[in-house]
Amino acid sequence: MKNFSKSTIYQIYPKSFCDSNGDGVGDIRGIIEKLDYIRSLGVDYIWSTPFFKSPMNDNGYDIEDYLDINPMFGNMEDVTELITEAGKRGLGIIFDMVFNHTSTEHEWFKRALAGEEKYMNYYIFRDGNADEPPTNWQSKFGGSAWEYVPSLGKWYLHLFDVTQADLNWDNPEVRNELKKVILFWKDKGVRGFRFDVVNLISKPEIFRDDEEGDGRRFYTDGPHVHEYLKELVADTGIEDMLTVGEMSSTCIDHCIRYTDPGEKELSMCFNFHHLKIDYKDGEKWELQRPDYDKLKDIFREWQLRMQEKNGWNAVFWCNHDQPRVVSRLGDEHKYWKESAKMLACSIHMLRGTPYIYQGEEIGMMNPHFDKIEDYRDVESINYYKILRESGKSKEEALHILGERSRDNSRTPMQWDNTKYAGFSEAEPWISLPEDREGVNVYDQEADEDSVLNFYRKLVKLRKEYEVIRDGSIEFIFDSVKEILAYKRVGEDGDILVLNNMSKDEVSLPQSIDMTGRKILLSNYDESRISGIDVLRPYECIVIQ
Ligand code: TEU
Repeated sequence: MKNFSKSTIYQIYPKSFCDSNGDGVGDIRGIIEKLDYIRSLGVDYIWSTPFFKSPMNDNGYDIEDYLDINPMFGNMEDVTELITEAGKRGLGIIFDMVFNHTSTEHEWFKRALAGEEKYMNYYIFRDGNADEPPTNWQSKFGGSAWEYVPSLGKWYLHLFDVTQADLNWDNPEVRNELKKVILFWKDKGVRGFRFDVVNLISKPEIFRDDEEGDGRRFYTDGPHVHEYLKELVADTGIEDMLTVGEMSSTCIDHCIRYTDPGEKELSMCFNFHHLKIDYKDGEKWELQRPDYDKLKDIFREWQLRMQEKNGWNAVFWCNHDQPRVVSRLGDEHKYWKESAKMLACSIHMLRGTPYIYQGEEIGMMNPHFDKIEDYRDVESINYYKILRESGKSKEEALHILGERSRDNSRTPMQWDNTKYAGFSEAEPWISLPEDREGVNVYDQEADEDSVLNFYRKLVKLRKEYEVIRDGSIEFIFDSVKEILAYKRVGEDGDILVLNNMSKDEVSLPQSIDMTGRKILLSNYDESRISGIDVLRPYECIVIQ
């Protein structure tokens, strides 16, 4: 298994990245047009979320045909050109493989619905009466995880939307079909794969009600997940490619196994525990202020345990399912720039492979939509109804969506300061934030001190310093809640990384003598030569 500590990955949500044909929807040719920009960031790989044939109920995570391209995004020639043109610029393309489920529009599911036994075994059907689902499990998007099919007298399982039917990985034919998909794209020159919710693929042998929760404890990191992953990797020969698993509600012990090179499963995995520190009692749709003690505990635990046991983290704040991190943990006003840079620094200097989600590198913020009609995401629309039914007022429900909706990260990429931000000539499929002055690539290219140029420096530092890539990590100043600080220890020397997560000045428990030390990067002026006792609002410093 190869090591990807040197790499930085740029994530694209194609629908919102760049529209080349003026229909208000981003497309593959739009990505091709922006390859030089992506290259200029210094990153090594591009992960694009799915652009395969799909009815788009979940924006492409509901796949109808894994080997065909959604005409909304382009065609096979465009994809081939994307792979070739990216390759010319030293960029590898990572495809998003949604293998836990297919769209109910997929040929396999349609044949299952028609009663063909072979294809019914591709999915998870259970007998039952129309008024009683097989278990009380809940879909991640709200409501029951089961849907009844009257013509068959059976229920099928869907952990996500009702149009996303879970595949039956216990059926070797299913596993073989999916291997063919990998081989097809590998042959076309794709250089890596992201596996969507791959820790949910192995369901339990016996399905029973969950008296304590929504059912996830029965199918998360399920009984055969490691075996199935090993088989998929070995039979497709992708062990040296970049592979990243998206792990929903996982735990460290499993993530160590997923990513320990000796296990030959995945290069790295995403987990989301650090992004639940503002969930009240673990509930996504209940707000609370971010708990920084908890954030630090989670980072410490995951970083240290993964290090000790040879696991590897994908490190990130943002993706297409998460609200914008500056809005969430930073400051949208006075300290917008400082906080955007500090958040970048705090994550990029950790032990792991960093991911940048489109727009994060220019400090994009949540759009603050104020009416339900602005929302497009299936999860947001479902939960709006659920919140209203549970007694929340319109305003309360919209306030929660404003903080939590996945659409917060799906607004068009802001390329310049024109009406549609240079994303499209036409009105985009989803609105842009109204207040976005200076938050665009054009303006930030011209400013040496921009958030954009700060991201470039972070990516470059990783290339230059072995300690950032492969050094070990120790956490320091644990007692100060607002400060996330750590030391990386490597063969080419050590570095100290200090981040003030708050809007106030915070004193360090111990002053740092700067004699013989050098500041590698900082988000304030670098005039503090003699020593450091306090960190200014959202200040970050990397010291060698
Ligand atoms: O997301 C999986 C997932 O569980 C979430 O991040 C999800 O959005 C959240 O938990 C709901 O509260 C992946 C994809 O990233 C997401 O876009 C898809 O909708 C989902 O899988 C289904 O394929």
